[in-house]
Amino acid sequence: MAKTCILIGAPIDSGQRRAGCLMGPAAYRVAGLARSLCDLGFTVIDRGDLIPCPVPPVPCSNPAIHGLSETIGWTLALTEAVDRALDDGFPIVLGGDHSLAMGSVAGAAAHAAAAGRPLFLLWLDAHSDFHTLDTTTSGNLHGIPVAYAAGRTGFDGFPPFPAHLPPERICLFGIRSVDPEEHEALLRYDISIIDMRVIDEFGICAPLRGFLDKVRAADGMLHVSLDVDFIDPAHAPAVGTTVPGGTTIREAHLVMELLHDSGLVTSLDLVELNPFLDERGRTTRLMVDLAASLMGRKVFDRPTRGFG
Ligand code: 6HN
Ligand code: MN
Ligand code: MN
Ligand code: MN
Repeated sequence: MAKTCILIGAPIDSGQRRAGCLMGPAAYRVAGLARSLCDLGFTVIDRGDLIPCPVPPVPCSNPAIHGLSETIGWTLALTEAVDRALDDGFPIVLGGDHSLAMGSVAGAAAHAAAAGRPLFLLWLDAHSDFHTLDTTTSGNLHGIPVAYAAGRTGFDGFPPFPAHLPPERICLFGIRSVDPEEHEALLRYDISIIDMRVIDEFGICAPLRGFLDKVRAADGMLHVSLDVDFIDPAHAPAVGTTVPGGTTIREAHLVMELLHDSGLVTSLDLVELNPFLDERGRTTRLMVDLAASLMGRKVFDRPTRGFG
């Protein structure tokens, strides 16, 4: 893993309607994300908060959509910022709502294409985020980034995605809320779907290792997008889209620990944190701790993998 972490603040809230995600990057800084990473031996460069590119109003035939031109402006700015940050180290994008992933995944895809390597995407979320501008009924653009990366049509006004991810390079992990139009579309794509039913039945390790094996075999880069609602709302209440039945704190840490051990992850999003909904900072601290686990913090540093 790169020894330099690049923090990119993305105070974006145009992808949904509840105020508060704008405070996400500030909350991560207050909770000591940079200090945690320094303690793990990383050089941390905080690039501050990004400013979206100005984009004139974009016409759209779906009247439910809102925040379109602003979200496109963020997509442009983040694509460039993440592509560039990958030249210098390991980018961590501090959200902001999940629409920021249109830019972060596009930036990672552009970088991977230039490096001649395939990009894989691990989506840790209660939701599949597989709508297009035509199918979303909420009109909330945080529900569309996976479809954008997978190359679905229906993204008029957005920059063309640099190099679409074939479905077999995408894994939706932890999902438990899929809208009918998303479900219908997902049936036509061969995306790995590790929903909560699969996790209940097989646990975290086997399904995740299966996906990581594919990344390793292809010498791929791996972008991880962590939505707060991946974790059960009993443990992570600071999110606008709570869905009961999510992962426990330990399951979420185990995902991060396995990801670290794989050595495959090349960039990370922390998204959907709404500090206004938090309880004395506990969701923010959990997200910082999960990021630290992904970057190598261990409960106990065993010299071998044995238990005896
Ligand atoms: N997220 N499918 C719902 C919608 O409004 O399109 C929920 C989207 C949630 C978005 O997880 O970032
Ligand atoms: Mn690059
Ligand atoms: Mn999401
Ligand atoms: Mn979600």
